[in-house]
Amino acid sequence: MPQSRAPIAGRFTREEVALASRNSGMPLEALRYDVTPTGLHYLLIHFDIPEADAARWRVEICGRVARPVSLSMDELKKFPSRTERVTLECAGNGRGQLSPRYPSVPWMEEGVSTADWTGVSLASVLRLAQPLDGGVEVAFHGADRGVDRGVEHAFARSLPLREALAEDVLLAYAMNGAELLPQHGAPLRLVVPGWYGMASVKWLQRIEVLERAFDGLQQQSSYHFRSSSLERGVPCRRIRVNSLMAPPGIPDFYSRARSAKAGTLAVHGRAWSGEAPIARVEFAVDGKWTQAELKGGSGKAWRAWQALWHAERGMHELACRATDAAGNTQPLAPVWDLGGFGNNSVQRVALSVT
Ligand SMILES: Nc1nc2c(c(=O)[nH]1)N[C@H]1C(S)=C(S)[C@@H](COP(=O)(O)O)O[C@H]1N2
Ligand SMILES: [Mo]
Repeated sequence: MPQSRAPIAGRFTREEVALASRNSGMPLEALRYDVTPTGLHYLLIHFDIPEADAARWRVEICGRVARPVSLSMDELKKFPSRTERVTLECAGNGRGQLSPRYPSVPWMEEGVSTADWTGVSLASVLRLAQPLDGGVEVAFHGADRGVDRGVEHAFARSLPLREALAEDVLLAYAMNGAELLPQHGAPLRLVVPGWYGMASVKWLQRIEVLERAFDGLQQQSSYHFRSSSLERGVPCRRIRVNSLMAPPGIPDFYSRARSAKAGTLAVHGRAWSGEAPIARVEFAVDGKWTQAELKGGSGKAWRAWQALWHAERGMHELACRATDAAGNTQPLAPVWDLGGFGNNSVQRVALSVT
């Protein structure tokens, strides 16, 4: 006879449920794929997916440039194409582990994925417009509008001009060999390798070279590491070193508590960092750390790792921790942040071995 689950008092907040169901995460079993199948790629959409007709779409390059340009999708596709395999992670990934929690998307660990993005190098399009002396930042404006903390705006972010000129920053029109889907920014989005996801502006309409720091809300107020609301904070930029394992065994439907049979288990996962290549991954059973085996090359995407474990009967806690070539490593416990940003603490998975 199956056991029944007791009802839980109180309601979910309507806002939290709506945010979680609009913004799907990558199921951790999808860590098995080098490239996340498109339908399993996580999503983060602040407002509504805007109506966008590729046939009439234009992207404008304006501001401190000698030659303002406006390009149709057909014109953009005449530039040499370039494909980059990029791991995107939401800056708020891991927010759901923090207490007190910030009212935003309640990611636990699943706000990360990898895709092959195809488009044109932003640098080649910027060079066509010829940024003038005095240009310091480039702002990227999306077509999606909404209200956040009382301020109406279109989602927009900026990059320092020198970062925007890196050859691997893409104006992408395809994902995993197919046209971009509406939820991923069709017909055109920015992809900034190594940066937290908010930099990769979707539904990109306007690229503006600025002679001062961009003052949009998503740039100046959101996406800062802060320990109190009185602080100006430190902007979220490059992805902190992080790793995940695909939880071994099988899950309980409701609690997702996991169990596996005794014997040799191959535990596998992925590690990534926007700061430097992954240098090392360690795997722990009940707090005893051992070296995991790194697989594949190290590019701008996550790197596969594997650890073999002879699982003996009992309750165990599995954990993984990555270190990058710059010496950054994951903290053992979450570091609280006001907005719930940048939680790259080690993942812990409880496993019952029978
Ligand atoms: N225009 C626009 N671009 C956006 C967003 C958005 O809401 N609007 N969300 C950003 C955030 S916070 C993330 S994490 C990534 C998510 O990209 P994905 O949904 O394709 O995975 O898109 C970024 N680009
Ligand atoms: Mo995000």
